[in-house]
Amino acid sequence: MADLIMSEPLIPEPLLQQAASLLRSGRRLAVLTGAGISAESGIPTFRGAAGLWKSFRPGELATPGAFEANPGLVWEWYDWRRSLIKEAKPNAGHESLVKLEQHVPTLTVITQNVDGLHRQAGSASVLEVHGSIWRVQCTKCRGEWEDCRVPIPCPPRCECGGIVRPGVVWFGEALPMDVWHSAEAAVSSCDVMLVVGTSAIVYPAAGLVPLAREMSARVIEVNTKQTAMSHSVDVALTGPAAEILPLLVEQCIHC
Ligand code: BJW
Ligand code: ZN
Repeated sequence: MADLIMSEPLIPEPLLQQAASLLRSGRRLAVLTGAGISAESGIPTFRGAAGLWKSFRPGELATPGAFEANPGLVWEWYDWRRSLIKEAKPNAGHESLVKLEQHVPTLTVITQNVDGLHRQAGSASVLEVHGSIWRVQCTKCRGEWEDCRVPIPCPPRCECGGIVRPGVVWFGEALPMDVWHSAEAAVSSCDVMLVVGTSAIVYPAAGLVPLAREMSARVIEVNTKQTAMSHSVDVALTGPAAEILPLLVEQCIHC
């Protein structure tokens, strides 16, 4: 008889059970996501060995001062990222959150990502706290609109004559106030928080994790690595989000 080859499960069964039972106990879920959830859709993360910040300096690309100094360079970088994101599709991680939402009374996705993949996957309640790469803003009249054209090789001009910038939040800029207040409200009232694919070092978004703890919510983290928040969560599941989230959600729904 052929030998039966038993492969190691991605997550030890008791740990997966523990996380699934926490998730099942939740009535109000808040999910904080970062670049890691889109990694398996082919979108690079910021930090880490293959992250964007290995090849590009944040100070030269992701600050208002950088855009003022060299709008062409900054726009070119965003145009390149828009072209990558345009080709990307939501993965099984994004899709699992859509499935989960159908089995819990309230689920709010709070994402630091600007790629729009949660909405594309079909999540009903998405708060984009760092804006969207598909929105643009005039630096003169402050008008904002959607522009999904790719490529746009040079920074476009608004009809007022102002130079147009990406509608994302750069270092040193305030987050969109209404979106941020909704994120804080969702976290303050949640009983379970899922933190997926974020290094949790960029504030104020990272502060949502301690806020959830202060409000006595249980926290589950999904990440390929240990993070700044791993020590303070109830369960840390280590592995790719596109593999772990489907397992976790199936276990939560069917047990
Ligand atoms: C996987 C995986 C897989 C990989 N599966 N997991 C000290 C204390 C507090 C704050 C500050 C401070 N010093 C400076 C600040 C302020 C600053 C900040 O936090 N800096 C820190 C770096 C220290 N914050 C700001 O400036 C913010 N604004 C602000 O504070 O305003 C104050 C103000 C108030 C009133 C008026 C005016 C001002 C704004 C922050 C904006 C961040 N912007 C960016 C760019 C957005 C646009 C764009 O996309 O280009 O947002 S930076 C970048 O980092 C991007 C991300 O959203 C953000 C977070 O990154 P994320 O998502 O966590 O990605 P990574 O790459 O860091 O991590 C990926 C993770 O996934 C890793 O853990 C991997 O292991 C994991 N992973 N594959 C699961 N398959
Ligand atoms: Zn304008």
